[in-house]
Amino acid sequence: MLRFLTAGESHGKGLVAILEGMPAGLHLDFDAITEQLKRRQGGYGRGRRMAIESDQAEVLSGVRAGETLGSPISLLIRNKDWENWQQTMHAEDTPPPDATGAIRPVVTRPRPGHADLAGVIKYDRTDIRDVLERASARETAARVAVAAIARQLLKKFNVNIVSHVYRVNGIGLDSPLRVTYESARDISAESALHCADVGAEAMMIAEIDRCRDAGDTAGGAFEVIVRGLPVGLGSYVQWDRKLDGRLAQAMMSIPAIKGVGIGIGPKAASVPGSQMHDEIVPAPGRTQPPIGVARPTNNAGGLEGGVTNGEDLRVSGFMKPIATLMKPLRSVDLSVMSEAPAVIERSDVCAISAAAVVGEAVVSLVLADAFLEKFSGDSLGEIERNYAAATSRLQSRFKATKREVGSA
Ligand code: EPS
Repeated sequence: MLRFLTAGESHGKGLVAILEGMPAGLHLDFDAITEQLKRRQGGYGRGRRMAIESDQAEVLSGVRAGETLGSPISLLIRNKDWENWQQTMHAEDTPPPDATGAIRPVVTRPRPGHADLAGVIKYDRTDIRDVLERASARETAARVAVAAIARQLLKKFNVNIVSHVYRVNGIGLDSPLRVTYESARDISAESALHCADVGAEAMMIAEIDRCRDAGDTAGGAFEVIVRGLPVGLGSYVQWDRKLDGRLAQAMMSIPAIKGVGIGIGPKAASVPGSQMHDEIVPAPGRTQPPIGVARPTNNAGGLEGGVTNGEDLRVSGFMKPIATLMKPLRSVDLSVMSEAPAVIERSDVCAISAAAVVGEAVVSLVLADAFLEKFSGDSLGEIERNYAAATSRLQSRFKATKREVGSA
């Protein structure tokens, strides 16, 4: 079982994560972790915080001489902004004498759409800062760091994960399925919104600008596409083993995600069966799973019965607009219980590009877990042997089928 926990406040000392269940013997590419963290920080519409941070994960345990040991891997991402927050965010009763930064006032006006109101009630706090610091999407940096390790395991087995943004508010592509794995893979790292369609991207950027000028915010939609997954991850035999359910839970745990789609997603409810289901046709030359068969379409998004079917896995995420509006919505000042505009905190206008990178991360973690379940082993070598045995079993079964067809 692959599992992880994260901790850390947005303006505290830093974020930490522990990843447990990685096999021993995986050679880690540390630069690949930094690269994923950098991707998460980018994208058009991000706020000033991203200019302060240059996220870097320090590996504290579980790795020796570049190789995983099978023991828990712990990571630390320091917040550079801590310099500006020590007077407000210190852990000690009183600020240490050398604490830096300003003393910030208590936050009492909850933002509609944020965890602020429900959080202060649930945890019985008076300062909304006690809630927003942990509810902040800054936490996703820790998830992206552990996922950068999970995706290195998947890559060993030729599983590759890409994403693309296809909508901002209502503007962009009508369906993510118009974008191929190859075109999502080939989007430049410098792209402003990580959209596969340059024309649509320009309109989406204009929408973000319009929102910024109006003191408003934008949400959007992205899709994660995974190529190279073996057939048979997940299972239909029990509700909590269905991979689509596990992916949906992971995607919905990303801050501001309000919906998830697999393949054509919610549109599946609007088309007849003849236009929904992906026909199965013989493909004698196909030697990659699913050996010997192909699908002209992939509306199912690579999952049938909660099990991977060998087609590209396609998972889309739908993000609501950021909850901090520069032209704030109505709220209540909880210190006096009278109407007041919601608090304005420094924030992003749109974080859809970052959400796509976090989407890739959570999908990688779920898939690495399901992969380890199927080909389990304590060391990379043991997993490689199990994987090779499963692949050769599939190949011999396909050959047998061909002989039967030939002799009929
Ligand atoms: C984020 C850091 C935060 C926000 C954002 C995500 O930084 P700060 O609060 O210092 O500006 O930019 O968080 C939110 C959108 C939110 O609602 O909390 C990050 O590292 O991604």
